[in-house]
Amino acid sequence: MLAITADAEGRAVRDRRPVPVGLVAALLALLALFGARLAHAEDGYELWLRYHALPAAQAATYRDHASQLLAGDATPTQQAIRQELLRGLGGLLGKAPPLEDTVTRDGAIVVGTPASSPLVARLKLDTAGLGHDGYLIRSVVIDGHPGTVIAGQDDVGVLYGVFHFLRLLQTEQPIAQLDLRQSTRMKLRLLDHWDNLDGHVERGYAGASIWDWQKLPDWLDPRYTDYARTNASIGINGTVLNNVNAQPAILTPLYLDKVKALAGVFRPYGIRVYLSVRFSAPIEVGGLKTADPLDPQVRRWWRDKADEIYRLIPDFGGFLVKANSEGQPGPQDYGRSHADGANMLADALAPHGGIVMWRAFVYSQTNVDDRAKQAYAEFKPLDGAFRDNVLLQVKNGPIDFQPREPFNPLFGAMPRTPLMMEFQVTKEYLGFATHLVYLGPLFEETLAADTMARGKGSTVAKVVDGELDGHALTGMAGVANIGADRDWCGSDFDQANWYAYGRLAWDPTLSSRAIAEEWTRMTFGNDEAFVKPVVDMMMLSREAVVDYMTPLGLHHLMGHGHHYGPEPWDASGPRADWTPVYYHRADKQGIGFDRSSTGSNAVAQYAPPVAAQFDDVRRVPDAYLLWFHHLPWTYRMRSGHTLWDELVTHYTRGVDDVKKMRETWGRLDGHIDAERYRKAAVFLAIQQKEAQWWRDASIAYFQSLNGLPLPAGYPAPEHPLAYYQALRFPYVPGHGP
Ligand code: BDP
Repeated sequence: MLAITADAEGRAVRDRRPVPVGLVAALLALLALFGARLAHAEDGYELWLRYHALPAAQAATYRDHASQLLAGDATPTQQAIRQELLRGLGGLLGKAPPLEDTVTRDGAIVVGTPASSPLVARLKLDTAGLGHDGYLIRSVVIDGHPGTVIAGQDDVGVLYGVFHFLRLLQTEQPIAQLDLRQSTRMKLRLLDHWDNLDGHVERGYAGASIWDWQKLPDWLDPRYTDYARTNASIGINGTVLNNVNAQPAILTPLYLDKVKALAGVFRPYGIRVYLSVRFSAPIEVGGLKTADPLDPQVRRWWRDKADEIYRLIPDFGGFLVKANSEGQPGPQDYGRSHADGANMLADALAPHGGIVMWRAFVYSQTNVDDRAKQAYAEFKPLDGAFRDNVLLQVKNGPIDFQPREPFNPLFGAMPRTPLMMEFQVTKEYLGFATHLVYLGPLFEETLAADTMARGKGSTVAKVVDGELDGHALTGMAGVANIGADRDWCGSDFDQANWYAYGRLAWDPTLSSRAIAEEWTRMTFGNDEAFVKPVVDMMMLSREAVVDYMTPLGLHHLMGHGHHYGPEPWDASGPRADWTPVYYHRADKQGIGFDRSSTGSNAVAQYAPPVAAQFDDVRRVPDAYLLWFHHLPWTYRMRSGHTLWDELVTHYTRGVDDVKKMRETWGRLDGHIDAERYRKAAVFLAIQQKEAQWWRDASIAYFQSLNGLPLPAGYPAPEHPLAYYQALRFPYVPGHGP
């Protein structure tokens, strides 16, 4: 029988010794169980900022370096810094060091800027080069005593430094001789919420929106503060509150007052608010007859609206716009270009220092050309036509957040325009909340991809962080996976994707494995026997989902509209480029989308060396094979297999990898709390079931076209094709109201 007791720090601990028989012993065990539960219900709410007590010996070492705390509280940010340090050190070390004004002993922690702290000023640190949000953490001698200083040029840098310092403790790193210096080139590090004003989250799998619009502006849910703390801990400095499919009401005084209240909560944490705006708002909210960007009345309306917003929110960030895409209104409705539209809004915001993030996710119902080519075709000619305060927000790949896509050819192709990366953190196409898919490797793969646009080494990361073409206005956006669920993201492992996104937005050259390890330690603890296998499992998970959903460059094979589960056979309306058959083009002879120079020629949108590689069927990486080429089922792969056999192998490997992940997790029972352990275990079982479904449905369908046998030893799908085709899923989350 399994016994659950509490260890020295009061955490739930399980051991496999038998529970002693007898009434008293049983009651004691029960008491311990509930006591531990009450003290630390591990429901995932604390995310990676758990600050639970460290092992006694480790805490004792750290206490020598945390004997007193010198931290001002003159500004709201300084107050937030103080609170975080007291909370973090108090939790990790069992007791927070006393707050004092002078250094009187060894082991002081001094935090501040040269302007906020005379002590920091006296140390004459080189904070000026850190930039607005950079920081340094250094072991120094202060008034004759060894201690630690956490300093920045501005308060917000100090805040980031404090979170970094706490992370060192959480991950049990040495802190006796620190000399860390961090700054970022990425100016905007944003979360985009696809939240509607009625609380529904488009492509959200973690419950309703966290913004309780009805109770705002008066009730400020403490969750908003935790949201801000958590984001600040990874350097996120902006949030777009509402869906890109924007409701015009967000621009009415009623809602702007609520936005102002949220901005007030976030401000101390260095987070600005932004809004998605509907291009036709001058008609819907302003009562005008047109939203033509060249119409003087329309221009005046937006200027007045911007003035109104900035009166309420002086540090408002700016607008995010989805225009002339998927039915959204836009400048083309009036025969104007995307640049005309973006520039009009940019002009309205410019006097206040605001920016426009104009989305490049644009493709048209009437354009019959390959959808993968359309954004490039639309925007490349506009390079240099945008105002200085406009960024073009470009999805990582040319289609739409698939498990794997080659990098978007716009990266590197518009040197005179700042391009902002848009990643999807919510897993719309990667199994929703229950599939354990760590997105770090996907983000890293895109950022490290070499566009070759300005010669070798022109990575997507360098395009986005401005280094390649000398842009100062730079940014990254992540479509948030956050909702009102207690664990924020719908699953504990999905928290890692929020974390990884933030860390890479700060430094796009970080390794996804290192990030996974950091996150695992902070989220679950430093038990080495747990950390290593879990990080291995996370690192395997992205390739697994590619294999069981869309191997060898296949893409967009999911269920219509809701995007849950496989539907490769779907050829229904309303438009061809929303159907899987448009993308896989499979028939009796072969499979794949011919985007080579003899096909749609999408390859030509890449820089010549990349184009040549993708164009050549012998040189294109297997991972992109069917993205760029249509090939016979009997095509001989590098492995020696036929294409069909190779596909089946990949589908099967994807399922096997999920089995491996489950086995790994199965061996880890007892290493962490029972609550989070069990939830992940059940989710992995769901994932295995659904991976099998993806494999079997896909194989059954493609086999119905090619009539080929499965390679020896590979089991046939569990059900006939008709079974999979008959499945229906009404009310799938994240889709429809
Ligand atoms: C697709 C989503 C859709 C979004 C759209 C977008 O399915 O819900 O509105 O992207 O990014 O991935 O605008």
